[in-house]
Amino acid sequence: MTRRYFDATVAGDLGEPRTIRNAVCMHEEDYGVLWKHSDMFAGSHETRRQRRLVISFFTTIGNYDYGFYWYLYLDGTIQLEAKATGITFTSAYAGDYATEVAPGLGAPYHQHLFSARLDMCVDGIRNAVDEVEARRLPVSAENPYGNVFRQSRVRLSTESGAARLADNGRARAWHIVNLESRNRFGHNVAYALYPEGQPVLLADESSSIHRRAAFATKHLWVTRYDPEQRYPAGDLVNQHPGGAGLPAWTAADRSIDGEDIVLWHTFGLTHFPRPEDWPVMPVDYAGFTLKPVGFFDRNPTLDVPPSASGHCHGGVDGPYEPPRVR
Ligand SMILES: [Cu+2]
Repeated sequence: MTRRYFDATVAGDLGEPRTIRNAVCMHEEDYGVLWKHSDMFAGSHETRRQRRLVISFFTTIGNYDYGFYWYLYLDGTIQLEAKATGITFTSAYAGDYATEVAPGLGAPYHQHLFSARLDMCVDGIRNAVDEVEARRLPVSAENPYGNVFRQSRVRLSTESGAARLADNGRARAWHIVNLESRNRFGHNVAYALYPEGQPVLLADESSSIHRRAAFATKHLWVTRYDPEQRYPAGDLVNQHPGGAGLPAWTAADRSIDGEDIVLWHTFGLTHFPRPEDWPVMPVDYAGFTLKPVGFFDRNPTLDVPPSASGHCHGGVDGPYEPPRVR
């Protein structure tokens, strides 16, 4: 497997540039079946394998180590996976708010909440965001068996109305659409943001962290692009009394309907530590996925060649043979 490494230059403790050698890794890897079909009657069978380009780095923040892995797939899917590992924070064990991970040693319940600043550019600079989700329908003349359901679509047209929570019970997703670009069905081309829908900030609304990390109270924010607006809690997180960043910016309530927009997605882990997380924690995962929805006119991976045989469940030339039990 070929790997490429890239250096990164970051700000040191005194603000001086500090170069980290081989900070970012890029490689390509197999990811199992991309698509397959066996036609028993025609005796044909086709399998193509998925591959993904992986761009990753780890950062150590105090006791924790976080990996950030971008995956770019052959079918246009883009995924971010954050990996949390390292040493859980501990203190003397004190009951209801912590897990005892070693005799007398407690690991407090806590959250790892990330904010991804997604400066979207779906087939062009000017985009809009639709909230799309499942809608149940009552039995009616049109729905005599009660088995149909719809997809509802609501445009998020201004910043103040675009601070939203996920809703996995309705399969809520956010489609980033280009209003000037259409697919062969006449629909706006789109990429969808699929959230994992894990809890947002659980701290009480009157708490200091709630005021200063307001970004973490919603899964989604959308702002008009502004090169000065880079950090969701503002520039001075630790010393700020609260209200900076996304709550301040979205108070302007600018139009985000067919504009140059930025999505801010909150995701992460609500961590009830396990005894197995001690003394070093196996990687836990959080992230999100961006998928094309009508961005292409059909499956964009029809031209992926069959792979050489050798993989299990791979493409094999010749007549159909039923799978053997091993
Ligand atoms: Cu944790």
